Amino acid sequence: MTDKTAGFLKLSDKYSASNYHPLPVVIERGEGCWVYDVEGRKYLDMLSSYSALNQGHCHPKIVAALQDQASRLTLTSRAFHNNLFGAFMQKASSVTGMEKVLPMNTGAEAVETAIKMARRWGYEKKGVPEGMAKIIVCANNFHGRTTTIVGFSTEPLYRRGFGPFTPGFEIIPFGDAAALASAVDRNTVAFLVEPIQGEGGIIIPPRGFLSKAAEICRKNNVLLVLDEIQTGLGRTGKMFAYQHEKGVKPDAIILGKALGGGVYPVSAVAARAEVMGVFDPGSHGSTFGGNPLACRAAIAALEVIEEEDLPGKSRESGDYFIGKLREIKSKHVTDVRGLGLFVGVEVKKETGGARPFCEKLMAEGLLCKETHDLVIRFAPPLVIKREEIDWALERIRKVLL
Ligand code: IF1
Repeated sequence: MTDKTAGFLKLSDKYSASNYHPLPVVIERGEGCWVYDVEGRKYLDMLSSYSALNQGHCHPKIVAALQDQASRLTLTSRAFHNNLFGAFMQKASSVTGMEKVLPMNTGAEAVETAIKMARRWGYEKKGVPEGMAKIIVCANNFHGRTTTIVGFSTEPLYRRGFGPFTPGFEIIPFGDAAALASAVDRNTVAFLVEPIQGEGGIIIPPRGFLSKAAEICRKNNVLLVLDEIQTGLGRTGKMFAYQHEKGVKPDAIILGKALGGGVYPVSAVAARAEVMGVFDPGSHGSTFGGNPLACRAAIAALEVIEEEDLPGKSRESGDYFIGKLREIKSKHVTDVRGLGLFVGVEVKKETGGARPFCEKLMAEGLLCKETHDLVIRFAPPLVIKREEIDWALERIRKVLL
């Protein structure tokens, strides 16, 4: 590490909370799949900010929308209307196939919004007795960092010292439809689930799990609420990951990350009108949610996903990338899995875990991030080109062999 990079790290270390353990690279510029550090070194970004950059860094159309809007109008609060709000709601509705949309800023806020919506729906529409609403979630989940959300996490790292937690959640094993069926009772209002667990280690549930879950929910008048914050908007080779399975009709979809095109935090819950209908004036809100800058960025972000067929690109590039990764016969690797450009490579414990591989890849000019101890996560911007994937594969081969 040079003195220059060390200087930036020292400054952060001295003044910031220590809630992260980043790789020692200081990035100052990004374009497409590439980022440049303060030393002028170039890296292929194969994390894309945990899928918030599906459209690539500084996508010209999204940046132009943001810049133009920044000089016109940035914030009105929801006390007044703004001229872009309706257009964003309409666009998000058409992309999700849901009748109603509620915009927020971060993923965790959107998850909180969905929880409130499901609970109130339970009391007002399903007839659950006051204070008894139950939401079923999965072990190994990741839905954000608020006290309520970490309260139903099974990861001690996320929970320790943050209680007391919000009651009303029951945890079942991920991918276990039978467990869902037995956990559902008269007071169950929702099943909240990631179609593929991201932070959990790119865990793809058994085929048919989501279809069965959808059926169980439908039969028991339980809302199926999908957290597509990380898996949505093209990441897995379809617009939404649930579309890989037949007959799944969610009652609500939670979006975030790439919804803001990587330039602005934008999240949302999209839901059936009957479900979203439980919110009345005063019941929920956000100062910045649905602000004009967010609306402009999100409309552009969604247009780019459609115009550039990013779901199709993800499917094609992902098939190629996963196929080539499987051809690398490394004694360190126990599994290569993924869907579209949402890929995990699991390594043996004896290797010292995924982190050292990520550090070596960084030295080779490729940025990625371990998840849990043993999984190297690859999730590049969906605009990545074949030559760039080949460039990455060369480095990955070198580091894994
Ligand atoms: C961090 C992880 C990924 C998410 C799903 C909700 C949220 C997330 C499925 C909350 C956020 C982020 C959080 C970010 C890193 C990243 C992450 F490693 F922490 F778990 F992607 F895998 N639902 N995931 O993945 O969204 O409030 O952050 O906007 O550093 O905590 P948020």
